[in-house]
Amino acid sequence: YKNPNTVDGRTAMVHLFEWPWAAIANECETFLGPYGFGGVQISPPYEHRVIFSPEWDTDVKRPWYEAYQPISYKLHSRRGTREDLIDMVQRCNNVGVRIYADVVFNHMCGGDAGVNYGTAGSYADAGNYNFPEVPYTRHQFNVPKGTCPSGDGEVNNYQDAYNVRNCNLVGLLDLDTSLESVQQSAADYLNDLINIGVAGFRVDTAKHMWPNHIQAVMAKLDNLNTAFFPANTRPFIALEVIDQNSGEAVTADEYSSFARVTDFIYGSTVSEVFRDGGSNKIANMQSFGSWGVKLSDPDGLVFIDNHDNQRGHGGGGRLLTHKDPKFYKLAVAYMLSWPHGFPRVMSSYSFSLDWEGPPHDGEFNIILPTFNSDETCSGNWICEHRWRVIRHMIQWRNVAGNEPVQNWWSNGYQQAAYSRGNKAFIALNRDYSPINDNLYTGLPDGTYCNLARSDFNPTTGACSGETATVSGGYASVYVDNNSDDPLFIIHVGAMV
Ligand code: AAO
Repeated sequence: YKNPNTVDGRTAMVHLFEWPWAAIANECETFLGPYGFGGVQISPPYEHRVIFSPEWDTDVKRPWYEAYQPISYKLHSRRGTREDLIDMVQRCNNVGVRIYADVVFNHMCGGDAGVNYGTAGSYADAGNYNFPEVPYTRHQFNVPKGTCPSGDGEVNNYQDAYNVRNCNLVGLLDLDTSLESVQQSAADYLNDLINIGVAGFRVDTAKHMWPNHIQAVMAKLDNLNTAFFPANTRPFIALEVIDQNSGEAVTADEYSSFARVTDFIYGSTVSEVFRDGGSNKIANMQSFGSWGVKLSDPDGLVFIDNHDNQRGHGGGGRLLTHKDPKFYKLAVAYMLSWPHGFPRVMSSYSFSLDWEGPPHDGEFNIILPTFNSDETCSGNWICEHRWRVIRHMIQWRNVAGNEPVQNWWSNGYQQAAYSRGNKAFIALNRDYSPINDNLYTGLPDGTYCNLARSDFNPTTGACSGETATVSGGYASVYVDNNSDDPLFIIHVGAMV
């Protein structure tokens, strides 16, 4: 369950937050496949609530978070129909890019939804706990049964595991996942996705479910579809458990023996280092992973920011995001260079209010991303995964493979450089002066394309800009601290 089931040699995924299925299918074929991305976390694919000018805030129109309020398990969301989903999964698998579905089975929609219709047109009566399309009725929910100890039915005490797991998180109707019937409905819906060809799941609100209930659902899951995966392959499972060592009753290590778990300490540590240094200097990052993280290498899903904390949800935090592009590129490049955990690159759209949904037209149809000649996105899609440094670091990580970190160099403060074996070399500068040194790279002699500043054409072998020469293993490395891309990036797959 911890294996992301990527094709050989692919080592990272991207979260294409709120991208429609048709756009992801194209992205797999034209960009993610060629650049060596291992997979995509997609936004929730099931039928969800439609939130439009609710009584409590008439300004809120089609917020992104309506996707986290299931109405049924029909695979028809704001991002596309079942047919669109099937087409995307096939086309991505065909070019070696896996799909991980974001799934919710801790709860259904908020009780405030009342009587309503979801994105596939299914009826639900949240006030009466009635979801006929699944079907779920009142006896399958914790609060009406009295199994939630909180008084008002809400999760309001993170010191009490019963409160966290049996009550309604922000009003979302909490399912009684101890019931076989609920476990079976959840497994049926995940199996539907498995049979379509997904490689695994990001399980929302895993912290709010008992570990043995999640394991019971996992035991009911089919092996992956043999049209795309070897026989007897188990799905990848990444559980969303926010554990920031703050002394709460529920901890990540209750889950990490049986699945990957989201590591929320990793991104804060790396963000702190590249944002403002502080006590954690880049010079100290040589031993990162033995400190500064929540989960060990094979147990963690690692990332800098996610769709919640980049907009202040899920506790927020002082994380680097696309809003600080220079330091963010350093942080993401460091993550992709470092052999710890399975990394997830965030890909965002711009927003000013926390609830704002993806770029849309007057009818609230999502506007598909469009692209500039330098591969970046235009309009309101940020597409961090297409930024030069980030897209090249995906390939760098694939080339580095299982090679260890070697040839570590640092100025003792906010500059460092290192190789992964004799395959790839990087230098990062978050300091107030340039790196201007003759450094031992460990790489074979030759001329390399500096991918921090240039593009490499694998067909012609041409480098669009700056090159670097390795001679006797040494390279003269110059990294301007005033550059927007204060890095030096070379690997054996991009030699001129
Ligand atoms: C929306 C409206 C609500 C409305 C509701 C029902 O905003 O006003 O009542 O609909 O109509 C997303 C949005 C929600 C949205 C929901 C449903 O974020 O705003 O509600 O969709 O549409 C907790 C959970 C974690 C969760 C996170 C947001 O543990 O699972 O809250 N993340 C997932 C998704 C997220 C989604 C849901 C779950 C729901 O990724 O997008 O919600 O499906 C502490 C705890 C954390 C807790 C945070 C926030 O964090 O540890 O477990 O996360 O608090 O409550 C320090 C600590 C840190 C602490 C933090 C804050 O940083 O170190 O541990 O302080 O105290």
